Amino acid sequence: MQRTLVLIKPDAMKRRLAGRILTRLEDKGLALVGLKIMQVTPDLAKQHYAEHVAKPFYPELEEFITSGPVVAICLEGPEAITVTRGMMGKTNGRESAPGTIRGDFGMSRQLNLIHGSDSPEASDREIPLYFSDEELVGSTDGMVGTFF
Ligand code: RTP
Ligand code: MG
Repeated sequence: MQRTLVLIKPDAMKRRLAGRILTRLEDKGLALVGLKIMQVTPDLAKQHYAEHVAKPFYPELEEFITSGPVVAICLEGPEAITVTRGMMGKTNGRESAPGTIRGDFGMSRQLNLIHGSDSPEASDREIPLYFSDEELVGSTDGMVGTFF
């Protein structure tokens, strides 16, 4: 069983797509173990996107991710990281396959609706940036087992 950190990004919030995106992830069989709406601060953005802070596009990325509220989600399921990344599609919506979230809802590399951890190391690092232990429910093993 694996956990992943998902953000529904400010563009999706402005477009009122949070519910539809969450529904797709739940329909797939991923279980919600943490959920909140929040504002990403510049400090949190720098921690979250630590690997990109020194890159030329970082200032725009920070401006975007702090431009409005996000929904932070911790999902659990078998291979939750890879499954979620597959459902997201490629970074650029124009290159994302139809059927993926980015492929179905966007045309932009920046306004790409959703973040998902890209590795177990990343989810181990990212989940505690958004959730304290008390904000996450215990394992949903039984629940997911029943579903599948
Ligand atoms: P994310 O981290 O947001 O889930 O997106 P990702 O894994 O698909 O893409 P990543 O390579 O981690 O890049 C993070 C965000 O930075 C913006 N970006 N801009 N101008 C550029 O070359 C460039 N490259 C990446 C994108 O908005 C991407 O979501
Ligand atoms: Mg990334």
